[in-house]
Amino acid sequence: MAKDTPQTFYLKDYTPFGFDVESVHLTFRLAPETTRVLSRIRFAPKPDAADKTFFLYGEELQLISAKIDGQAVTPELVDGGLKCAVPSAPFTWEAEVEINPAGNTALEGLYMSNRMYCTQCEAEGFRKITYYPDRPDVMSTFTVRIEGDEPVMLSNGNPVGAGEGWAEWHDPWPKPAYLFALVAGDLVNHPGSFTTKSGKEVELNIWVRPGDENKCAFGMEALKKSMKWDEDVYGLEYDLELFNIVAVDDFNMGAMENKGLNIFNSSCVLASPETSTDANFERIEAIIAHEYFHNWTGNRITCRDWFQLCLKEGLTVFRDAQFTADMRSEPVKRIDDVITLRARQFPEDNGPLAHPPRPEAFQEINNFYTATVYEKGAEVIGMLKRLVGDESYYKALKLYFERHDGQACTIEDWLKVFEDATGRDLSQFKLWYSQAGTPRVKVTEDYAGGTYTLTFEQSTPPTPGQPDKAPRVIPMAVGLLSPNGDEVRATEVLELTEAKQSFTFEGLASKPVPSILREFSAPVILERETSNAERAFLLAHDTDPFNRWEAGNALAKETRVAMVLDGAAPDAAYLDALEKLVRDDEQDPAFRALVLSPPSQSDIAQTLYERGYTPDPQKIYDAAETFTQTLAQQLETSLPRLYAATTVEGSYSPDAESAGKRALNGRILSLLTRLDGGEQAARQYAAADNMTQQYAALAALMKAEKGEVQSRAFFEQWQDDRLVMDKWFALQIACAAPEKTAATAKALTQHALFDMKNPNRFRAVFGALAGNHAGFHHASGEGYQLLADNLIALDKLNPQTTARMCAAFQTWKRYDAGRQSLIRAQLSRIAGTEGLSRDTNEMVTRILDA
Ligand code: 0A1
Ligand code: ZN
Repeated sequence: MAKDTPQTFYLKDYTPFGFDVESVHLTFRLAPETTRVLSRIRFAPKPDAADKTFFLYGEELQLISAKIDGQAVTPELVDGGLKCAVPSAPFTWEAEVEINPAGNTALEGLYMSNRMYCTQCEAEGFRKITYYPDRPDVMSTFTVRIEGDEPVMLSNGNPVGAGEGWAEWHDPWPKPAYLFALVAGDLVNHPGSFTTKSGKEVELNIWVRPGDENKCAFGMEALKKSMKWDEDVYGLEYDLELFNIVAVDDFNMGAMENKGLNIFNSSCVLASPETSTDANFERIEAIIAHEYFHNWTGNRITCRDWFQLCLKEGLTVFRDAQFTADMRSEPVKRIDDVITLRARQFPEDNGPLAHPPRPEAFQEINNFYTATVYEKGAEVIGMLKRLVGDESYYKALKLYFERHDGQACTIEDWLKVFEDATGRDLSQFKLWYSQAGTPRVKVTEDYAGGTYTLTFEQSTPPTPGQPDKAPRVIPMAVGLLSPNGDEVRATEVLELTEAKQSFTFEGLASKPVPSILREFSAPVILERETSNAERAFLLAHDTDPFNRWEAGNALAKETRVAMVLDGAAPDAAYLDALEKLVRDDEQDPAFRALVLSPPSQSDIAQTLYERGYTPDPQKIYDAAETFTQTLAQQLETSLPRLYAATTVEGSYSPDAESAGKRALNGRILSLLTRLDGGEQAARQYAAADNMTQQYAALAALMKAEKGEVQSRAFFEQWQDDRLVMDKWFALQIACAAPEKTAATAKALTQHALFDMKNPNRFRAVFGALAGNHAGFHHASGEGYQLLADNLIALDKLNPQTTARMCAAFQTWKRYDAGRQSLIRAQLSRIAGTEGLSRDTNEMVTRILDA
């Protein structure tokens, strides 16, 4: 194969490694540019192995020496690793390598962030630390010695010794190398403790840089709640004496579940009322729970290979969503999740990057940490739970933990426990794991002589490599309402298994109003001809809160679509319905805030595209502006009262109830700001003692182009806080008018605090650029060019973050020929860049191949 033809890996090619790894001993001699890593690994050849090659992965390592059973050997260095002749009986492999953590800007392997050493090994980062069978099905116990002059030196498991200039750690639980972690630096801890249900004391710590100690308390409480919840709901207890969390500023993702030593992007753990919004608090609670839950779903039971990634991620996302629903509000969490799914997963599933939750091929696994693997992976588990029922679900999970503890598993293992626990045949259900694309379900209805019939037709459009798809099992939760608003049939789960299928309901006195896909019981697109009057009826009367929101959301979309296509005025009935809801104090404020939040402009673009129109981003923007302005005017007389009634007084608390009230208050403030010239927002900004209210006021003012003074003040106040500065960078771009968006982003890349090497800062700027729909897709093409310039520059430093951000271009086929050719030109320019990383190359090629 030519050197620059990227290699593709296939699920069907799986073969086990030919050796067991009995133990791993590592010694790190830390030095920023010249860290030495000594490994001593006990290997035992498997007698019945099909492949007996001794191949160890290794990348960017300088091999100093290698020995087998104490005798020097000269391994053959090959692309991506080494090979060596080895004995046919168990043997000890020793190697010494040198690595350069300070020069590691890819943030994979051992690297430095703010003078602190830290690691990121998932998925294939361990091979940048030493030569190793770096694959998740090779599990072993690790003993680690760290030598250096850092005040705090941590690794996985329990501490076994420490002295001047060294520390030793031992992790008794066999683990794959991707769960290895090391942290060393000048850190302080926020301590805590937890007593497990069987009475074991666990020491807890959140480690941060000096100065951040006051931002740990909330994370610590979230950790304790997670530990308790996993015991109560899943019966799962923690299994070490110590659980450490470390906050690092430079991190490619949110956080990482390394055994006993979770490493977090500081944005996902540090919280204080002054610097974090309600949304930040909620996200931190969820991510801490997510990483903690991985201890069982991911660590104790891991993945056989990276194609099975959704085995641990889908399940762990599902579990953290259950946790958040229990801690906060179940319907609000469900609505939030569906909004995210539609914003992130649907575009993926309906564009050039579509792949099944369990992909069958990849070039770079880092490109598959996607919304499909995570969020759709969780949806698939939600469907399974709905189909088998709660009791059977927990019975199957119990069996999963009993049967597979300590193993590296597959989706087949996972489904088999459900089959064994319930006696169900899940072969058709399994299609959810192997087929890409969002199913469309068309619904028609019929009513005659007291019998009501619903007919469902399902189909899934072609996706890359999958032209035809078989019908799937779709759990369709349905309820029926009578025309006076009473529920005549409670929720029932209809199981669709065929391309076309009908269900009848007998004995109805009049034609009912159906409430279909309650709780969003399946990740599908529902197609049904209905009227705005019926939607308004459901918004007012549906007993399923999700579908009540969904009806409002559909009305909002229809109104916007009509405004864009026909220049229609905002639908009066919808405005009335909104007004009624906003004023209805009986309704949960968080729910009201959600109904008041408009569908995203990207969502409108996608809707238009699916209906056969070419979306015009500027028209979509104008419609959004007109709609919001009209709504503000309609509510004019009630806004001051509503603002006062929803203002949360007293000292700040991030609990769900206060947060919901503040969310509604923020929506009202943004409407009010359109009418009062920013007076109220300026007052709120000046008086705010917490970030939620300060940020809401600033956002409202900036959107109205009235926030210059406050934006400067915000900068002065927070310039030394990296996480708050990320908000400042992002907000200016998010609030910019379409014709100013690219220029605003460009100017910010010249700012002294812009730092290409910090993924949070890069994402703050370019995530906001890509998220400003009309600005990014401005006809000038400046947004496309700016993003491409910066992706090309970042790729040399950090391929993983570059590749992820290429997804901003994935929706390019929606737009007109002019925009398509502008985007194509930028994608081709990226693709043609000399020395482009494998990560970015795979992404742009897939997007271009559409
Ligand atoms: N397993 C982590 C996410 C994660 C994945 C990859 C990373 O580096 C490439 C880092 C973190 C989680 O699901 O939280
Ligand atoms: Zn995860």
